[in-house]
Amino acid sequence: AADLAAGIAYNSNKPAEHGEAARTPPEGVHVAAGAPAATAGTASETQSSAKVGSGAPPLGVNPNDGNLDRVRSDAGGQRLTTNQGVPVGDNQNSLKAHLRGPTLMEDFILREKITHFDHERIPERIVHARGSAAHGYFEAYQDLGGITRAAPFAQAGKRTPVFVRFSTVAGERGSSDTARDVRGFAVKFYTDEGNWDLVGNNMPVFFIQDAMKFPDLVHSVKPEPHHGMPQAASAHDTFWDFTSLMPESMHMLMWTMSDRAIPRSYRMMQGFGVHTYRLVNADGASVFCKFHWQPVAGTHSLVWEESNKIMGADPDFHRRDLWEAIEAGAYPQWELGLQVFTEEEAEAFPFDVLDATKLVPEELVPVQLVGRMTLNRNPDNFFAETEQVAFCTAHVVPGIDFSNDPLLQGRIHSYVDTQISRLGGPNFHELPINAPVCPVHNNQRDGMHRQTVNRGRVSYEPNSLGGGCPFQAGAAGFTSLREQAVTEDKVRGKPELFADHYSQARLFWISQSPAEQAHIVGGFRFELSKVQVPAIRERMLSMLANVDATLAHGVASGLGIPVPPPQPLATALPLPQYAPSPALSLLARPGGQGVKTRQVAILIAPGVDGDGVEAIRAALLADGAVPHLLAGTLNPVRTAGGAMLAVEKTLENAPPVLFDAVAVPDGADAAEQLSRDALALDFVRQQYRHCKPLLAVGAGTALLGKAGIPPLLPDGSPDPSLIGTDPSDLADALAAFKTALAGHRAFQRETDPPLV
Ligand code: HDD
Repeated sequence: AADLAAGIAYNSNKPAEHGEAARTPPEGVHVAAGAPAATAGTASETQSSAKVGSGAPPLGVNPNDGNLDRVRSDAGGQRLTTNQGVPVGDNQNSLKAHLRGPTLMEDFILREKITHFDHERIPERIVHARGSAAHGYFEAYQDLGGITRAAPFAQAGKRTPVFVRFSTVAGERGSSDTARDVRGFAVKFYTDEGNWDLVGNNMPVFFIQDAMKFPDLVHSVKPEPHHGMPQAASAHDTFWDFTSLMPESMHMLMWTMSDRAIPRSYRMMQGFGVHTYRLVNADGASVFCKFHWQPVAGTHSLVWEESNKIMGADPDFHRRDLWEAIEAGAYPQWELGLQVFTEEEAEAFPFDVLDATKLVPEELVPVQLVGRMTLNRNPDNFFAETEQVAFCTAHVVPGIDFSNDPLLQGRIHSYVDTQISRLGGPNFHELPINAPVCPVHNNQRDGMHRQTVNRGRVSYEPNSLGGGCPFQAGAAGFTSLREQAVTEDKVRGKPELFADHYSQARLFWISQSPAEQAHIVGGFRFELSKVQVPAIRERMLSMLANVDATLAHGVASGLGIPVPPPQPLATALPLPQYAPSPALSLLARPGGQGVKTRQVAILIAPGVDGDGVEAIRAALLADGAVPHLLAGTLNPVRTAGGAMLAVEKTLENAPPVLFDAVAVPDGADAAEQLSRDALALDFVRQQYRHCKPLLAVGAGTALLGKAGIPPLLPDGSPDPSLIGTDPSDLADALAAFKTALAGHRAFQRETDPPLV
C-alpha cells in the first residue's frame, strides 16, 4: 500500500499493471462496428437493406419490424461497465486486502463477472444440437390465394423475412459437421400474421411413424449410455439393434446410408417438410401439401472417406462454407416447391399420406415451384441468434394446418415443451430472434425473464375495462380446419397401409445411379461392420433382403456372412410396384451455378511458372470459383520468373479433403520439389481417389505420375476429369477443368477397393 501511495510500480514487467497506466488505463483502441444492415428510419434489415434491396413489389407488411435492431449492441468507442452500467476502472485485478492478501467478498465487480460466466451455457438441444444459421427472405413467385391464405404467398413478389438453421441430428453441440447423419432444415418465416416454422430435414421421410417411438429412436442413436460413445455416429450396436427391430425405418435407412447423409454443403442439399400438411384458403377449403426446398446450387455430396477426414481437418466445414459464401455475396438460394393433392387423390395412392416413412413420388404429384428463398446475412451473434432460436412445428399461421400424421401430431407438443427447459421458461418467444415481427397482444402474463411491460389493469377476456381488447380476430384469425367426424373406436394402432415397410425403400434403391447404389452398399457395410453383435447384423440383412437381392448380397459379402432369409412382412396386402423415380437421384439436380464457390487448390513451390499460376487463378475467379495457393510452408514462393507469390494455406494445415479440385502448374523445379514431398503426393492421390478434377500443366504432370495416378479410367477410357496439358494449350485445358469441376465428381474412377 505504501508503494502504491508512493506511485512505485509493481509487476513492472506488465506496463498495463503499474503506475499511471494501471490507475488510468488507456482507452481501448477500437474499430468502430459497421452499421447494422439497416439504418434507423428504414424499418430494419428484414424490410430493406443494402443486401436485401428494397424490393418492388413491396416487402411483407410488418409494422413492428426491427426486433433485432432494438437489441443490437456494439462496444466500439464505449467504456467498460458492469451489468448495472457502473464504469469499471480495472478489469485485470480483483480487489484484495493487500497485494498478497485474500480477495475481498466485497468485490462485486469480480463476483458479477464470474457469476455471469458460471451460468453462460444453456442446455444443448436434445437432438439437432449442432447447427448453423443465417438470415434472409422468401419471395413468392405468384399469388397462391386460391389454395392458401398464408401471408407469404399473398402476392407475387412479396418478401417475407426468414431465419434458417441447418443442423446434424445425433452429434453434440461441439461435434463435427460432416458426420453421416440426417441434416435439419428449419425455416422460420416472420410473416405478417405471426411466425410460421417449417421444421424439416434434408430427407423427405423419417425413421418412425409415430411420435411415441421418438425417444427410443434418439436413445438408440445417441452415444451409448454406459460409456458415452460413439460421438455423432449411427455406426454402433444400439442404433442398429433398434432399427433392425423396427422395419418401418427401412426406407429412411436407405436415405441415411446414401450420399444424402454426407452433403458437400448445406447450400447443396434439398429440404423437405416431410409430413403431409394442409393448405387452407380464405373460404376454408383445404388441400394436402408436401413442402420441398430445391437448392439452386444443385445437390452434391462428399464421399465417405472424405467426410471422415474432414471431421478432423475442419469440424466446422459446413458452418464455414455457409458463412463464407454469404460473406462473399454468393447468397445461397432454394426454390420452394409444393406437391398439392386433394383428399380424394390421396385415398387412391398406394400408401398412406399420413405415414412419414413414405414420400409422394414426383411422378405421381409434380412439384410446383412457388417461390425462392435467399440467405443473405450471417448472424451477428451465434448464441443470441443461432443458439437461442426456437423452432416449433406448432408455429403455424392462418392458411397452413396440420394433417393427422401421428408423428407430426406428437411434434406439435414436443418443440414448445423442450424450449421451456432449454430456454428457461415460457417467455422464449420474447427472445429477439424468436419474436414475431407483427404485433403480439394477449393476456398471457409474467413468468421467468418476462420483458414485455404490459400496460393497463386488464389481463383477462372478456372485459369491459379494457374496451374488450385485445379482441378475438374471428374469421380473420387462425381457425382449425373443420374435419368431418369419423365414428370409430378410440384405439392405439396404425392403419394397415403403414405396414408396407419395403416398397418405397425399393423405389429409392432402383432410382439411384450405379455409383449411388455402390455408395449405399458401402454405407451399410461400414456401419454394420462397426456393430459388435452378429445377430444385429443378420437381422439387418434380413430386412435388406426384402429391399433388393443385389443390395443384400453386396452388404453381406462385405460382412463375411450369408444373406439370411428375408424378415416376414408385416402385411398381407398386395404391395405396390413402383417404377424408378429419377427425381430421387442426386444426379437429377446438378444445379445451374457451374463452378461458383468451388474451392480449388493450386499447389506451388519455388520455380513454379508464375504466369501459369495467374492464368489458372484468373480463369477460376472469372467464373466465381475460389482458388487458393498452397505450398509446404507460408514462406512466399519465388516463381521461375523471379516474382514472389504469397502463400495462403499450407499442405500441412489444409489437407486435400477441403478442396473440390487441384491444379498443379508448370515449373520443373517446383514439380521436382513437390514430388519429394509426401504431403503433396498424398494430396493429388486423395483428390484422385475422391473422384475430383485434377489439372496438371507441363512439368506439373510429373507429380501425378510420381503419385501413381492412372492416366485412364479403370475401363480403359479417357478420364475427362484428369487433365494433363502442355502449357501452350492451357486455355483449352482450363475450359475442360472447369467443365469437370462444374460436374463435381468423376465417379467412373471408383473401384472397390480403391486403386490409388
Ligand atoms: Fe425434431 C429439433 C426436424 C421428428 C422433437 N427437429 C428438430 C430440429 C429439426 C427437426 C430440423 C432442429 C430445429 C433447430 O434448428 O433448432 N424432427 C424433425 C423432423 C422430424 C422430427 C423433420 C420428422 C419428420 N422431432 C421429431 C419428433 C419429435 C421431435 C417425432 C418428438 C416427438 N425435434 C424434437 C425436439 C427438438 C427437435 C426434441 C430438439 C431441439 C428442439 O426441438 O428445439 O423437440
